[in-house]
Amino acid sequence: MAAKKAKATNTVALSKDQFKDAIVKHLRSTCGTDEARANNQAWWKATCAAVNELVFDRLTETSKANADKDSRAVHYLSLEFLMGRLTVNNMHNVGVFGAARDALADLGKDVNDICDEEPDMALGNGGLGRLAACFIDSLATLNYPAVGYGIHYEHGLFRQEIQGGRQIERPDSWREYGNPWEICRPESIQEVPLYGYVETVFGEDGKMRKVWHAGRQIKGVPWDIPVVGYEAKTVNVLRLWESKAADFFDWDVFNAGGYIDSQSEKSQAEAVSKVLYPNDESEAGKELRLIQQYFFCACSLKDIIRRYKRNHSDFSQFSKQAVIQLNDTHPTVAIPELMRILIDEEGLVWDDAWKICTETFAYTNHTLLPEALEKWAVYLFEKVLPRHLEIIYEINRRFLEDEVEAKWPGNDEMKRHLSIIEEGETRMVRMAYLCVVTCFKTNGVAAMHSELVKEDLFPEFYELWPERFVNVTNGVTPRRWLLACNEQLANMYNETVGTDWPRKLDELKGAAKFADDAKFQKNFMAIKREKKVELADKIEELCGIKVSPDAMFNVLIKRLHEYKRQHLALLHILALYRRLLENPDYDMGPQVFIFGSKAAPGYKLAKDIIYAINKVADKVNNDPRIKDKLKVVFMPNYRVTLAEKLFPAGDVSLQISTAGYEASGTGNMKFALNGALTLGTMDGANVEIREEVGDENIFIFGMDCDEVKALKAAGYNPWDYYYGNPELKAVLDWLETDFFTPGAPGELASIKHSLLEGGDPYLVLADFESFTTQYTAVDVAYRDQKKWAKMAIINSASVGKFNSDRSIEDYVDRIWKLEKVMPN
Ligand code: GLS
Repeated sequence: MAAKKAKATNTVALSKDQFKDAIVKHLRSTCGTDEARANNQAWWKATCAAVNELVFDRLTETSKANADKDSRAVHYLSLEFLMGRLTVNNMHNVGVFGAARDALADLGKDVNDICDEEPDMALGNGGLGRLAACFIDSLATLNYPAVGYGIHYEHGLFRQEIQGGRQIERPDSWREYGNPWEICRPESIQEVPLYGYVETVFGEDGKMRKVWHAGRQIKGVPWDIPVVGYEAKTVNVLRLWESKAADFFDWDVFNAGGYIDSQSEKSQAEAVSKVLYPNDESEAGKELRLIQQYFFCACSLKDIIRRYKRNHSDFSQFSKQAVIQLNDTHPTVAIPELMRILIDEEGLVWDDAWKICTETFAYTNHTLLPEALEKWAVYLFEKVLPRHLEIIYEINRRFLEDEVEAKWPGNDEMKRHLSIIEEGETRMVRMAYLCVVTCFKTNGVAAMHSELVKEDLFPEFYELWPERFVNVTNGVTPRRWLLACNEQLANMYNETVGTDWPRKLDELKGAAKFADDAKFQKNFMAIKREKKVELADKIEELCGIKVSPDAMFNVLIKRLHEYKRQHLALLHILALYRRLLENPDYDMGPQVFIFGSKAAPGYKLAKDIIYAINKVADKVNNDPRIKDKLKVVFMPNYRVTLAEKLFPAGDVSLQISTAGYEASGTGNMKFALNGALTLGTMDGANVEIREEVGDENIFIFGMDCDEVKALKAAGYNPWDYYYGNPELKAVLDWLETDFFTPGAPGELASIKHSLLEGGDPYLVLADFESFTTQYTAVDVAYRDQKKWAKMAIINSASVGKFNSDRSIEDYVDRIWKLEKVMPN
C-alpha cells in the first residue's frame, strides 16, 4: 500500500510557507549558510531552529505560569533518560510535522533524510531510561508541572559494532557538533562538595552543629532540554547537569609552566559526567558512580530549593510544593542530602527535617534482581560523603530503635535483617532499605511485580507500612511508538477512530470491531508488510542479509541478560535448523529471527551469546539446504532510532524472561500496539497484556512464577532436562563442536556450560520444550493469515491501558497529587 501522507493531527501552528521562510531564515542567521551551500546537517539545524521558535515561546510561558501560580511540581530524579531523537517527535507535538515535511519537500529536501542527521540522545541503558523519557513526554502532554533531573553525559551508551561476530564498544558522541535542542543555563550553576571531614562545633547558644569541610568542590552546569507536550501548551524541562572544575584551572601552576598539572583538576571534575555506566540491572561498585549519583542529586536539590525559596521564607510548605520521585535507587543519596541541607544549613531540628523528607520522597522499584539492588560500602561513603554516612546511621538508629522495636520487641535478629547497614566483612549501606524507610510511597512497575515487591522483596516493611506500597503499571507514549514511528498505521487509525487516539489510546478499541472485516484486515496487513519491507531494506543495508518480507518476523530486542533468555531463542533456532537439515520438507513457514541487543562490556556470557547468535546466523543464512526457510539476523547498535523501525515490523514479539524476573518490560507494549503477537511467559506486564488482548490472542508458554519458585525450592537439576530431551541435548552438544566456528571447536561452549555445570539459574532448559511446542502453534497460526490479521488487530486495538499518560495519571492519583497549571 502506498504511504499516505501523514495528516497533521493537531492544530497547525505554522503553515507550510511560514515554515519554509523560517527554515531559510535559520539557514542564514543560525547556521551561517544558505540554500545553495547548506549540507544536511545545516538543514537539520535550521529545521530545529524553526521548530524551536514555537517550543521556546511555550517553554517561557510554562515556566512563568508555574512560577506565578507557585504550583506543586514533581521532580523526577533519574540517572537515565533514553530520549532517542527529538526532531520528529517535537514536530508532531507542536503540530508542525505536516508543514515541516511539505516545506522541506518544496525546498528539495526529504524530511527523513534531514531528520536522519540527528544523533540519538542515548543517555540511558534500556527500559528504565526509556520509561523516564516516555514519562516526561506524558507529564508535559497532560499539562502537569514537572522537571526531569539527570546527568548531561558527554558519552551516552556505547555505540556497538559487530566485528567477526563479536561486540565491540565504541564511544558515543551525541553532541560532538552541538545539539540544537539544549540550552545552557549558566545562571543556575551549582557547587557540589565532596570528600573531606565532619567537625562538631558548638554555637554561642550552646547548641551542637555539624560542619562538613569538603575536600573538593565541583561545579554543576545545567543544560535544559525542552520537553514538548503533545497538542498541549506545556513545555517542561529536562535539566541535565554537566560537571566542571570549580576553578577552571590553576593559574599559578599554569603560569609557572605546569600546564598539564593545572589541567588535572579540570579533567577529574569533568570525569563525573563523562560517561553513562553501561550496566543495566547490575551495579559496578565504583567510586565514580557514587559521585555521579551524589553530584546530580546535590545539584537538583539545590535547584529545587532555590526555586522554592523564591516564594517561601521557611520550609513549612516544602513538601506541599515539591514531590521528588526516585527512579530506582540510583538517586537515593538525595535523602541524606536533603536532611543535611535542612539540618546543617537551614537549622531545622531532626524531627522537622525528617518529616519533610518522609513527605517529599517517593521511590519506584524497577527490579527484583538481587545484584541490581544497590549497596554501597560504608568505607566508600565515609570517604566521599562523610556527613551523609552519619545521617544514614542516625536514620537507621531511629528506625531500628523506634519502629522495629515497637513492632518486634526484643527481636535482634529482625533488627539485623532490616538494618539499612548490612553487617559482614565489608559493611554496606542498603540503598533500597533507605528508600523504603523514608519514602511515603514505594511502587512497583506492573501488577505482578508490585505484588512480588511486597511479598518477596520487602515483606517486613510491607507488614510495617502496608499503605505505602502501590502499583503503577508502566506505559509508553503513543506519540513516539505509533504516531511517529508508524505513519501508515497512524493514518489508518485516524480514518477509523478519529484523531484523538494519540492522547486517548483507549479510542483504538473502536478499531477492534473491524478485526473480522476482510478489507480492514487487508489494509492492516498491507501496512505491516510495508513496514517489513522497510526493515528488510535496513537489514540488507546494515547486515548484508536478504530476508523476505513474507516470512514471519520474530523479533527479540532488549538488553542482553541471562534472565531475558536470548539463549533460549537461540536454542530454538538451532532446533529448527536441525529439523530442517534432517528433513528438508519439515513443515514450517519461512521465518526470520531478528535480534537487537547490547551487552554490558564486562558481562562475558552476554557477549558470548551475541557471538553465538552471529555465528549461527552465518551458517544458517548461507546454507542452501534449508532453502531460505530460516534466517537469523543480529542488528548492530540497537537503540531508540532502530527500535522505531523494528517495533512496527514485528510479527512475533518475543518476551521470554523467566517468570518473576522481568519487572514489567515496555517493548512488549510497543509491539502489541503495532500489531505484533506476543510469545511470552507469565512475567511482568505480559500478564496484563494478556488480560487486555484475551488469552486467545497471545501465546503463553513456560512456567509461571509460582512454578519457578517451586522448582527452585525442590532443587532444579538442568541435567534432567538435558538427558530427558534428545533434541535439547543435540543442540547443546552442537555448541561444543566447530560446526558454527570452523576450526575453533568450543568457541560457543560457554553457553552450554552455564546451562549445565553453571546450574542454569534462569531455567532455560526447563522451559525449552514448552517454548518450542508453543512456537509450532505460532507458526501454524501465522500461516492462517486471516486469523492472524484478526489477532494482530485485536492486539493493537486493545492495549490502550499501556499509554504512559495513564501511568502518569496513576502516579498523580496515587502518589504525586498534582494539579494542571497550563490550560488544555
Ligand atoms: C527495568 C526492568 O528490567 C524492566 O522490566 C522495566 O520495564 C523497566 C522500567 O520499569 O525497568 N529495570 C532496570 O533496571 N532496567 C529496566 O529496564
